[in-house]
Amino acid sequence: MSKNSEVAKIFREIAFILQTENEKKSEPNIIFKIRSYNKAADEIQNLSSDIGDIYKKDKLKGLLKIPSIGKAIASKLEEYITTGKIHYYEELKEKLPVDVSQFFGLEGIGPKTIKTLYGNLGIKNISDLEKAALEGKIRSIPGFSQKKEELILKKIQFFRKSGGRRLIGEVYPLVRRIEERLSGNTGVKQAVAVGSFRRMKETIGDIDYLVSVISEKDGNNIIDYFVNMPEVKEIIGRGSSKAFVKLNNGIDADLLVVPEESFGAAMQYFTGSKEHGVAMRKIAISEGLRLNEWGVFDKQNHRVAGATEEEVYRVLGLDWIPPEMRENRGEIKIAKMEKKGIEKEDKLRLSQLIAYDDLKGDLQVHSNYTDGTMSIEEMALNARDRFGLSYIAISDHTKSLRLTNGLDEKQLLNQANTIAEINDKIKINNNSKNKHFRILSSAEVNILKDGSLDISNNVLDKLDIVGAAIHSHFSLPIELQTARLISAAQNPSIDIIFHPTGRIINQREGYPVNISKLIEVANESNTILEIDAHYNRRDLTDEFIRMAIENNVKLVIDSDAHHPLHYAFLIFGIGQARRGWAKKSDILNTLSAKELLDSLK
Ligand code: DGT
Ligand code: CA
Ligand code: CA
Ligand code: ZN
Repeated sequence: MSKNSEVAKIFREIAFILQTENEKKSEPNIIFKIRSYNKAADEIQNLSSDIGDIYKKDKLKGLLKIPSIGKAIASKLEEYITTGKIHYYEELKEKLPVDVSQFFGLEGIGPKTIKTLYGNLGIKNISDLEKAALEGKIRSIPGFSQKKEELILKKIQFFRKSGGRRLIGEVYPLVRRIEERLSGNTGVKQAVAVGSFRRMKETIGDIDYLVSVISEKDGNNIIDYFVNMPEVKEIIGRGSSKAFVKLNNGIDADLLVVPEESFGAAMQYFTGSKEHGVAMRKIAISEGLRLNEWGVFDKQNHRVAGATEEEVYRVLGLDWIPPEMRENRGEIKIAKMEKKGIEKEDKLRLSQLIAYDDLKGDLQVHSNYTDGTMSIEEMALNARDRFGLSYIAISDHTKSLRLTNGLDEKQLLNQANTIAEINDKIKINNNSKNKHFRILSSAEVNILKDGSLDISNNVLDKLDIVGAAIHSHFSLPIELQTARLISAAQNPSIDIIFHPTGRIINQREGYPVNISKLIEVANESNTILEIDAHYNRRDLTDEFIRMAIENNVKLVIDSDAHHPLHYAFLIFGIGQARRGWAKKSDILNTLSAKELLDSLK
């Protein structure tokens, strides 16, 4: 494990153990601490440089520059880097000597339950838990029941099945880095990461690399290179054209070397999905051809295509299909229609799919007015100069979200005034390509339990654009939850519903909500639904995106940035939109700021 992953794991454990501190749970300090440790863990996990190196170079000052790292946590980092231990963590572990990280992702079995299980039965890990449940020992603990015991067993089974899948954002920089290095090796023609990664799925089971080489010797060299990378923890297997390894972060990676004339066919095969591949092979058969990872072959066994994916699709009578759409959900029919040139106005044209460079703005951005880590100006200049955006909306939290120091009416209006001043100021020295860069005033208004908002409409109407979101009362029944969202959508001051289902992938299911009803109301009320691009949300899902589009609801893709580096998450939102078949015209932040604002309700 890299130092970054080790520390991230420790921080997550600290946050988890802190949640077991029953009596103090309501104390705002503790809640704040828990959030801080979790956020720090996220950041460190995603850092492209090693924290040891950062410390070597700039000491504590360097650590403090990492997003979401304050003084207290920086000094813990320093302690870990210099001594290999964190005293505070050791103390917490003494009180609860449980392997808590094993329980991460085991939904419904939270910190308190684990503390009780340890206190009563000495359960320290998942096998202990499974054993106790099978022996019927759990039902006798006060507050538990036979039903709960059965539920625990079910959860363990579910967890074992889905276990080990990583969020795409957790591995994205690493996958690209290795891909780039493989491409740069002598003798390598092309190297790409295929599989679920190329399809931009939410979670990745393992990483699949495909490489084409000039000679056999180059093939051997690249396999040598691959298994000896510093990221490799263990070589699981290697052959003359293949290698399987386990990386330091625990994820498996495969490498397959293919000749150039088969590269396209292999890409097609190993990008998947399996279902898409199966459907493609059926088409080949119906055309009197045979498709496999080596190429497309005719009856005489002549290769009629294989070097590029485009020609593989072409000889089967299809247009090239973007990887994100390859789930056998109707995309083959569309590609066929297009190839034959049949125009159908209401149908998607593959060329209209939103592209990775289509976004002009970002409409959910947080600043240090609330729980963001940087000033409005820093967020703006980074968006403009490093990410090429033409506008951002500062959508800080509002007052009822006390945890984030949410803004009240007066503070919101002050912020809007400050934004106007910053706009004037940064216009003066704007040497960037985005001559008309603009910060929009906005808010992420908190939707209260009854569906009303915590900021009055006359204040919201003074802002350029307004989003609303649910941050509490997740367990209301579906009718009430849906009614809350609907009443926010019907509010004339609300332009966007942010992260509409509230799910956090691998951590929390969304609150129950009738999405088709929300989509219907969004359509009637000209309310935009957001695709939150943060890789742990990707909320809406691809399926809901398709549903929204079919019902003429407009969407936006936002990073939910709390630090300038988070603008990089926008690609996960675009990937999600492409998986949901969104056209550029479905996504309103592909418009200029003026066009966008003109289209609001
Ligand atoms: P993952 O790793 O679980 O996130 O998902 P994938 O899609 O990356 O799946 P993986 O790594 O098992 O295999 C990579 C691709 O190889 C997969 O998307 C399609 C292809 N493939 C693997 N096994 C089969 C198979 O049995 N039949 C067919 N048609 N294709 C397969
Ligand atoms: Ca894979
Ligand atoms: Ca694989
Ligand atoms: Zn939010």
